[in-house]
Amino acid sequence: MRHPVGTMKAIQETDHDVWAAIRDEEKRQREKLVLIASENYASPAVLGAQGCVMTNKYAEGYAGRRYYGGCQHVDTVEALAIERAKKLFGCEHVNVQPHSGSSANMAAYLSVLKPGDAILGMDLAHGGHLTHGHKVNFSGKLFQSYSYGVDRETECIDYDAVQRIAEDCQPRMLVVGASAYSRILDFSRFRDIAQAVGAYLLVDIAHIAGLIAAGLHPNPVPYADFVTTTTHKTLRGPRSGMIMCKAEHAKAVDKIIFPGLQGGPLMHVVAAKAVAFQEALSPAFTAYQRQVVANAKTLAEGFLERGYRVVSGGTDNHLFLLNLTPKGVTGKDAETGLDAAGIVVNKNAIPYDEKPPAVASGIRIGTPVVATRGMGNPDMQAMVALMDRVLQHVHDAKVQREVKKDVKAMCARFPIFHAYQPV
Ligand code: DSN
Repeated sequence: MRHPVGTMKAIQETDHDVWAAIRDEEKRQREKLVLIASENYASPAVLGAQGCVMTNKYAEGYAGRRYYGGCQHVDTVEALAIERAKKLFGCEHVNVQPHSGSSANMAAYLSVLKPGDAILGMDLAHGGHLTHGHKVNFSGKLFQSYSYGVDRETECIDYDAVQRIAEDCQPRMLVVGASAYSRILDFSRFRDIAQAVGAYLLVDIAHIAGLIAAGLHPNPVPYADFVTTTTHKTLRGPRSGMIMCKAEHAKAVDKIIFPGLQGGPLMHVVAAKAVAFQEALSPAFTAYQRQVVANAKTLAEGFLERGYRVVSGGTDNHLFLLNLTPKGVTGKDAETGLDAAGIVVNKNAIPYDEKPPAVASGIRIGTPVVATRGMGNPDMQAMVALMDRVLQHVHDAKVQREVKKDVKAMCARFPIFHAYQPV
C-alpha cells in the first residue's frame, strides 16, 4: 500500500467520482453554517478510527466469547469502549455493538417485550422519534403503540396527561426521549409513571447524550431499565448506537443484539466510539457542552427579541424550534432559502402543526456543530441577524447571495480540520 490508511490521495487515484463527492462534502461542511440539531463534526481521531483496518475484522460474539479467531485487538477496543461508557454515564451494563440508535431501540424492546405488547412513547409530531412507536416504523407495526405529546398552551410535556394516558393504555414499556424537544426531561416523574402502571422505562438520550455526559442535563441511568443513544449527535462520536441497562437486563440485551438482531459488529466503529468516549471524559468536552447550551440560549433569545415565536418560549438544551407561522413563511421555504444563503437547518413540524410534514410550519435549530467550530455568543447574535435577513426575504436570491458571503467569511474565522489532507 503506497498511501497511509484512509487518505484522500488513495481514493483520488482509484475512484475519482467518489473522491470528488467527498471533497465537495468537506467543502460544504467547511463553508456552511450547519445548525442541524442532530449533526456534529467528529474529531480527526474519531474519523481516523472509523476509517481504520478494524473494518476488515469479523468479531461475532463478545470479548472472550467470539466466533472467530484473531480477535485480540478488537477485544481491546471493545473493552475500552465499555469501560469508558460506564465511566461517562454510570451504567451497570452497556452494549456498544448496536449499529445505530434504531437498532439500539429495537434491541431494548425485544429484550423484554413480545410482538403485540403495548408501548407508549412521545408522538413524532410533537418532537418524539419514529422508533418510539410511529405507525410507519417497526416500533408501531410490531407493537400496539400509543403516544403522548405536549400541552397546546405551554408546548411542554404535561406529565399528568402522560400519567392518564399510561393508566388508560397500560403499556409494557414507557418510552421517553425526543428529537425536537427543548426542555429538561423529568426522568424521576417518568419512572414514577412507569412504576405505577408496571411498565419498563426506556429512555432514548440520542439528542442529549453529550449534555448528560457533561452533567448539563439530568442523567436517566438511575431511573430507567434501558437507556439507548446514538453516538454521533451531541456526543460527537462516530455514526452509531449504544444500549445501557440495569444488570438484570444485561444477558437479554446482549443476546438480542447478537445473535438476535445483528451479526458481526462494526469493530472500526466500536474503536471510534472508544476514542469519542475518551474525548467526552475530558474537561474540554464539558466546556464544549456548556458552549452548546449557551449558544442555543443566545440564538433563541435573539429570535425572540426579533419577534419570532420559539416553541415553548425558549430552550434548556442544544436545540429549539422556530414557529414561522406569524412570519408567513413555511418550514420548507425557510430551509431552502437559508441553505441558499449557506445556513443549513431542517424544516420541522411544530406541535399541533396544520401543515403536512413535508412543508411544516417550523424549523429546528441546533448548536452542536457551531460550538464544535468554536463559535460563541457574539457569533450567535451575528447569526440571528443573518438568518432574520434571509427569513424576511425568503425568496430573494440577491439577499441569499449577500448573506452567503458573510456566512463564508464567518466560517473562515472558525476553520474546521481537514478530515483528509486536501489534495
Ligand atoms: N434523524 C435524527 C434527527 O435528526 O433528530 C433522529 O434520529
